[in-house]
Amino acid sequence: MAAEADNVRSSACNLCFVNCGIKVELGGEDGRRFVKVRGDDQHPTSRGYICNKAARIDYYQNSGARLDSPMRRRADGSYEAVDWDTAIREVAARLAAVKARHGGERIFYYGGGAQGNHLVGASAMGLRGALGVKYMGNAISQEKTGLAWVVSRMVGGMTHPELHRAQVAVLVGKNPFMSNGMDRARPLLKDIRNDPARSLVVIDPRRTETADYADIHLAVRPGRDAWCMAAIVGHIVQADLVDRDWLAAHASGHEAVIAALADVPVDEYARFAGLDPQLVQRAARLIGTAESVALEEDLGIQMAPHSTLVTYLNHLAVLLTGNYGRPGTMGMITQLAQVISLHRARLDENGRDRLQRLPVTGAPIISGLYPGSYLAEEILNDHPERARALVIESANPVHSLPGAPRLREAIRSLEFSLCVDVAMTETARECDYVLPASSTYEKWEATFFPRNFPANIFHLRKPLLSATPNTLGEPEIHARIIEAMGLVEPGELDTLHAAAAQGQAAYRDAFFAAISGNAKLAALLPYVLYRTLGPTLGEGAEATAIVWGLCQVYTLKHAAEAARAGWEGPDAGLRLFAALRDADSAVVIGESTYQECFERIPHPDQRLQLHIPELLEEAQVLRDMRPLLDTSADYPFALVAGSRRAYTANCAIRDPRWAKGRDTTALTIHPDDGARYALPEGARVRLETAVGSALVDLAYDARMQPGTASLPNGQGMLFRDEQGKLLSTGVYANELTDPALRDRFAGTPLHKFVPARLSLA
Ligand SMILES: Nc1nc2c(c(=O)[nH]1)N[C@H]1C(S)=C(S)[C@@H](COP(=O)(O)OP(=O)(O)OC[C@H]3O[C@@H](n4cnc5c(=O)[nH]c(N)nc54)[C@H](O)[C@@H]3O)O[C@H]1N2
Ligand SMILES: Nc1nc2c(c(=O)[nH]1)N[C@H]1C(S)=C(S)[C@@H](COP(=O)(O)OP(=O)(O)OC[C@H]3O[C@@H](n4cnc5c(=O)[nH]c(N)nc54)[C@H](O)[C@@H]3O)O[C@H]1N2
Ligand code: SF4
Ligand SMILES: [Mo]
Repeated sequence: MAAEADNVRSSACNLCFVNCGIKVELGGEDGRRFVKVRGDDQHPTSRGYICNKAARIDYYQNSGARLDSPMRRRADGSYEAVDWDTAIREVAARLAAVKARHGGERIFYYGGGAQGNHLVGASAMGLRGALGVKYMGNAISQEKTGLAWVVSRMVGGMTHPELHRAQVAVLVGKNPFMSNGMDRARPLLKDIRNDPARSLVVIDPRRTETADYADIHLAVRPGRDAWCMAAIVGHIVQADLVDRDWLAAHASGHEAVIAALADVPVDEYARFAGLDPQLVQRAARLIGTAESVALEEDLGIQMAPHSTLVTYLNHLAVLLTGNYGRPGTMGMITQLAQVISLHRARLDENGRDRLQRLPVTGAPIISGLYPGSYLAEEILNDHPERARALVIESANPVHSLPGAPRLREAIRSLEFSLCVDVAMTETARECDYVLPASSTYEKWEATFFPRNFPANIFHLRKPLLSATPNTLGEPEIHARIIEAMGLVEPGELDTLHAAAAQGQAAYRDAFFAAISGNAKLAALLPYVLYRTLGPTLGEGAEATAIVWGLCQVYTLKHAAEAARAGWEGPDAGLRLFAALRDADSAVVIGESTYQECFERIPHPDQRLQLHIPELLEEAQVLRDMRPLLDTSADYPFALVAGSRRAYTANCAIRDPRWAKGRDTTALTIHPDDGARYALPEGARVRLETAVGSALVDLAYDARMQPGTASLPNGQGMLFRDEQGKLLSTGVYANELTDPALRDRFAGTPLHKFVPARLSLA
């Protein structure tokens, strides 16, 4: 292979959670522009693939919106630049004061990483430990906690659907042709279509670009997936497509499930879901008779009515038919670090989870995360245990959580708020202090997303560029705050400093000895690694010290898996870390077997647990044939408040000029609705929901179901061009969403079904 030119560097794309490997050609006058981005052939899972968005990452890195000074809010709401020493001193003093007055539990944390940077969150464990933070939330707890709750209870480990090997692939509420969200999405769809032995089932109200590849497209009525999935599972049970021998060997609780679903009125449910009963039965038969089935669900049901129930029914469909722990089905993964951590249920005598809850609203805490849809309510009240301060990092909750106006009011009412971001975001504009972070391409970074099976990977990424002047990496920010709080005594870390000077093997022994039995150091763990091991890892690479720690733990906890990837022996953790640090691309960290998918089930009987009493009971409400949310004469449209399009990337890119093509920010409706309501294509329309209204341009989309409307996600961010002109970027969906519309179980918002009306502006 020819050596790369000096100005070509390897990294990963930060525009969605697949994090494809990329090769970036740097150029421009200052050598800092991403002049060309191509796929990295060496990356073990993306293997050279990138989508259209990666070419335009320069709009993230070299955005005119970058912050380059700590900012302090004045009484009149404007901001003044302050130097780092002042900012750190004041932030530390304010946080310490809230802690002293109300206790660290009253300081809430939100965020910890966007789509390309999770070392922020790992390092923040030390800051949270220092502050005594008990409650944290992030983007996961506004989409995937329902899934985490269901999978943790049924399987007891995170799973990966082997879509690339499955005979039947099922996608529920997911449009990977546009959103990717899985490795090599478009080649995968093509492979399935070109292989006569394989099929694809897509469940989505819209005839999506993904549905074009489907053998069966179930164009479900929006918000009625629960009836569709109950009909599928009901037919699987009633047509005896259940794999009874397999269940007898590997599962518990299925008898109760089978009994409860034996008399589901399959055809009636299918019709209620807007579907042809024959087609629903065909899909059920396909799932029930296939050699292997892998299912992936996403926001189309995770942010829609009955979401956690639908997740449960999805998993019943695959598990009742024996699709787990075999090639092409669902496999239990191991990860270097978990972005969606396992939820540890505490079951009562009836098998129901005694969830931990937030003190004021009683919001459920799943996988250690509170749902952001409750955040404003948890703050805006006079309960003595209400949240008093908020630390937000690498997240834009005022933009991304439902009910922006309430959240702004809530943040402004706090005793203290801090935001750490690369830009002056909608959230930063509400906070007392804003600290400017170096971008994800200006520091060592990694994401904890990799969720592959049987082999899993990790990508520790080197900086491509020096830090923008006057910005810092988050681990340094955390360390300075911890030190300014006076939490570490002089000399307290001397033994570890000395051990680090002796090399990593000596350090490892000293480190484990130092933290075991020392609760204070254990609470500050990432900080301790950063300050003691960090300086020996090379200039700028201090932040990788936490990954060093993760490697030691991974190779101990998953020794067999790690050994299969070559990381064995007493120094496996040290060698794995060295490989991650030296490699230009992602590295395989471990390889699992199908047998281990069963051996690792944490339940005492090592069986899958198919009966979740709360959810099986909830399935009974479907018998009433009443949709959870509905349109009305006043609000005749079901608005999808946020769909993935060719040029949306959450809040990663603020400059709207990155988007190519027409109608990138438009609200879309079916042309028949345009005619019916006299709303011409291209018109400026008023979009109203029960809680807000906005003006937006209209476009037609014949793929949509009549009666639905759709807004792209990640719009409406404030951005000024080089001349200081405010550029219009479409509608800020969460000005129009109601945080009270959320899932009963997980508290995740129901953004895919917001009753709305349209009129000419
Ligand atoms: N281009 C782009 N890609 C992205 C992102 C981005 O911002 N832009 N963000 C990334 C992130 S953070 C995520 S979480 C993923 C999300 O990825 P996806 O979940 O695939 O994306 P969405 O477009 O939000 O929703 C998927 C589908 O849900 C369907 N849907 C709407 N209502 C319903 C319903 O009632 N039932 C069913 N079954 N389906 C329904 C929509 O028609 C849509 O096709 O995308 C990732 N990839
Ligand atoms: N109505 C509606 N709301 C939605 C959605 C929807 O479909 N509809 N989608 C939801 C989904 S699935 C998701 S995942 C969330 C995402 O919502 P959030 O978790 O809030 O994440 P992002 O929008 O990606 O914002 C990430 C922030 O990180 C900042 N950032 C980038 N790089 C760095 C860095 O290196 N360091 C620091 N400190 N900051 C950095 C960016 O400037 C940005 O402000 O939005 C959700 N909100
Ligand atoms: S699929 Fe996701 S990670 Fe890959 S290039 Fe596209 S946006 Fe980037
Ligand atoms: Mo997401």
